[in-house]
Amino acid sequence: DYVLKKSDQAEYISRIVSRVYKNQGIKVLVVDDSTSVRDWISRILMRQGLTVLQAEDGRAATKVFYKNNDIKLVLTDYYMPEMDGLELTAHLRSIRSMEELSIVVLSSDSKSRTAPLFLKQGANDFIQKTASVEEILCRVNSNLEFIELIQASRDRANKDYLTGLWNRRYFFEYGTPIYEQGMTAGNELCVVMLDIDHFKKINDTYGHDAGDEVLKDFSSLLADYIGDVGLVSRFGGEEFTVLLNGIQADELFDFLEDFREEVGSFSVDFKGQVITLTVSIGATANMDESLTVMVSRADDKLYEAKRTGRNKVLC
Ligand code: GH3
Ligand code: MG
Ligand code: MG
Ligand code: MG
Repeated sequence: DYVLKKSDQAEYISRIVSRVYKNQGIKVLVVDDSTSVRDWISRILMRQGLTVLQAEDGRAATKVFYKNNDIKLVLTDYYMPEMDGLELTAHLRSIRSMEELSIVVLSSDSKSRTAPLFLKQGANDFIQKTASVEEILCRVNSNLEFIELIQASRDRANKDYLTGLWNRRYFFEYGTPIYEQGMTAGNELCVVMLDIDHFKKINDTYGHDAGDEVLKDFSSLLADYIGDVGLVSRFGGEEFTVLLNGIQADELFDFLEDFREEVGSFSVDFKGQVITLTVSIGATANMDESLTVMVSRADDKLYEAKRTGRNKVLC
């Protein structure tokens, strides 16, 4: 038998430990009509740090799935009453892409046509029930890693590296359908542009690293303030854009004015130096054209706020 060298063994163990650590809070759903199989698999998955939910067949699984939209992996049996594993796989794949959900089948069916049948329906993996616990765990973990890699590369493409906010490209990519649906549904959507005042002076006075720190802290403040009511992005440099979905036109000014005041009383501590800042804000609630037009209208208001003295909100 092949045995891992001592040095490789140490690396293998540290990989397992870090996997167990990463698994904390990750939800997986175990689907099997046999209570003993379900409990046995659940136990070994829980030992990997995973949060395990259970269902006794496909029908029950879809119910659990609808209540827990953050399930990352489904480990399902093939033959079950009501809805079998194949139907469940097809159904789940039709509502969740491979980027969001991994489907792993664990079956005692060893016919050569069975595994490809599942893979063609969108399963990520097919494991025989005779497989060792070690093999099951390796496959579950590598399928979870697959989703994480996709998520990480998506974040690299859509998020701003410094602040962690969505970038300008994603703002339009994700914001445009929200805007269009909002138009059709008659929701009130607002677009906001924010620009830190005399930011160049902060860089000149305290240095570029301090400027970066201000951008990061300002971004967190803005993201916390907006919360669930909007899509926040770093548009570029020290400029930020928000698509608000949930603030009425008549409350827009007060909502933004409160944030402007919050920024005014906020300070950044950089290596013992206390840096204060102000922000100018332009916004519009007047929706009759595209998101792009709304952004440029908000930008016009921002420009006016800058021209007429800064540290103010104009809608
Ligand atoms: P105004 O009130 O008119 O907006 O003046 P301002 O100084 O804020 O605007 P200006 O456009 O003249 O300068 C923006 C500065 O932001 C210039 C640029 O070097 C700096 N900047 C852009 N991106 C970054 C960044 O990622 N980090 C740091 N530290 N500075 C940045
Ligand atoms: Mg069964
Ligand atoms: Mg500025
Ligand atoms: Mg600017």
